[in-house]
Amino acid sequence: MDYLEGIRREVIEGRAAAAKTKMTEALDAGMAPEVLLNEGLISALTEVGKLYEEGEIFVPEMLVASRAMQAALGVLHPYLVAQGTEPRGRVVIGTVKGDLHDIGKNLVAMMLQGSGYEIVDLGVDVTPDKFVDAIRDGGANIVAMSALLTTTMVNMQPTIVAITEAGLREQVSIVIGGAPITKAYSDEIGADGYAPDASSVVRLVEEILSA
Ligand code: B1M
Repeated sequence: MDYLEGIRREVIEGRAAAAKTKMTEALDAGMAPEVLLNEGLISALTEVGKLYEEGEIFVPEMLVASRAMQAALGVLHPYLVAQGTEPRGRVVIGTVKGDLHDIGKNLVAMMLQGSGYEIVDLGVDVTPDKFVDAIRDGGANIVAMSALLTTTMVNMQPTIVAITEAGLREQVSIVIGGAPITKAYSDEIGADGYAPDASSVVRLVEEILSA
């Protein structure tokens, strides 16, 4: 049985319970969690995005597919996150104002948590003020912002400005990511770094903290 194709199919067709079952079977069969994540779940949502762009499916189908992805990701979570390590830093993370996409942001949070960082997850549609309050209240040293839309990525810069005006810019390193984000954009808006995916964000944060 092709576990990866089975998982991809259930996610693309938005069957959450079946996607969970297939994920459990694949893990029981000894498949590597990273392969199931990248070649199963992420690959399925990439296909969903393509179908949406081609007009084959619409927002409701995209939504049920994302729910199926998140259900299967819940099964994978304990395999991706290490337990009981001493926090290496505190990360405030959120999807920026106006943007409701949270799957990539959740993966980034999971990978950082798995590498020993404490996570303060502000969720989606996070205003600059909420980022500022969370840094102030929680003493974070890293801020991670996610954006999936070309229309919302522009809300990253006002967030950096708000953090600077609150006198907190020296206290935190700011890293950004999401499908439309590039290194050039990160440099342009004065972030400290950009990561193209959830695995490289861990390396990026480690490089920044050790610099
Ligand atoms: Co939306 N959507 N969506 N959507 N959606 C996209 C992003 C889109 C590319 C689809 C398309 O047209 N092909 C398109 C954006 C076009 C653009 O701006 N250029 C789009 C659109 C247009 C919209 C709406 C406007 C549709 C509408 O209503 N007409 C609407 C906007 C709502 C809003 O946010 N205000 C909308 C809504 C939705 C749903 C709610 C239905 C659902 C989201 C559900 C959810 O997140 N809970 C949804 C989905 C599922 C998608 C696609 C299909 C999948 C996104 C995803 O989760 N990918 C997406 C098409 C696509 O990406 N192929 C699409 C999997 C995820 C693991 O990848 O999020 O890229 P990603 O995260 C990666 C990296 O980017 C990186 O690491 C992650 C893991 O490797 N990363 C970071 C992400 N954040 C990071 C932060 C970091 C570092 C790395 O910090 C340091």
